[in-house]
Amino acid sequence: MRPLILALAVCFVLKEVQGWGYKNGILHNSIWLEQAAGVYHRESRKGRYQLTFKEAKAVCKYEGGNLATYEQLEAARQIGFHVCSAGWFDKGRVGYPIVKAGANCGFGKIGIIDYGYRLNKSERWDVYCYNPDAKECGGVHTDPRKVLNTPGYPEEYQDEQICYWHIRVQYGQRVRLHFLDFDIEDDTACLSDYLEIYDSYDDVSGFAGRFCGDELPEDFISTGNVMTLKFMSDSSVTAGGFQLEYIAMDSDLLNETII
Ligand SMILES: *[C@@H]1O[C@H](CO)[C@@H](O)[C@H](O)[C@H]1NC(C)=O
Ligand SMILES: *[C@@H]1O[C@H](CO)[C@@H](O)[C@H](O)[C@H]1NC(C)=O
Ligand SMILES: [Ca+2]
Repeated sequence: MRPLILALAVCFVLKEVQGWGYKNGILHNSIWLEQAAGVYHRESRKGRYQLTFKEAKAVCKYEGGNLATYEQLEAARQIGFHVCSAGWFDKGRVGYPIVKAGANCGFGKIGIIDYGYRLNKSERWDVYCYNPDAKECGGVHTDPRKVLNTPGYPEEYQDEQICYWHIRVQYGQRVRLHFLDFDIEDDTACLSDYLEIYDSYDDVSGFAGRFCGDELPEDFISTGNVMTLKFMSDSSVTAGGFQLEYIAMDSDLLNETII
């Protein structure tokens, strides 16, 4: 019993420590959880559902951002941003983005679960912020051909990044990924930092692989006209990052070597 309790206690302390850290030279007073298309979710350092509306606004401002608007939250949701925690967003509204229906989250519904404009701004929730500086990370891409890379490339990526790239080419075409450079913190199960490929419009279904280390992954071709890439880095140790090119391919050209 004792060692288990001790392990749990150590775990808890580590978690607390990770809640604080320097990012872009600023000491963060809340926990960086998830981010998509410039929208990210934060909870108070004290835990879940601890922020009044005023405090929520301050959390976003502190990091150079603002409360997300409903439209920004919905845009992020459409590229796979799924968080099961109600938070303040623009104009004192509260809700959360749900991509995949579940019994324990969102009452089985999909979309922005909207608690409406709160009359009592002293209620305590989490918060959804929008930071235009985070835009370079991920996003929706509909060009037939494009080079994508980790934020800041060719500089090393930073700790605690979460990026979703949603690629959508013309109906009837497929997406071919070709890696040009690849260097992500290495560990055996890619638990620290990783790139995940989903043969799907979101990161809920169609999982096709998780990659880390410095070996170039092989080309990957989608079955349909959409693909989702998710990059995550944890709170320590960075690396060179990756650069890849995607190309929209007509299905009848698939057997040709284009790259
Ligand atoms: C507003 O919400 C806070 C926190 O839940 C509560 O303590 C307070 O009584 C509420 N005020 C009113 C007027 O309902
Ligand atoms: C690609 O080549 C395989 C055999 O090498 C063939 O069975 C398949 O039909 C070809 N696909 C297309 C789209 O031409
Ligand atoms: Ca790392």
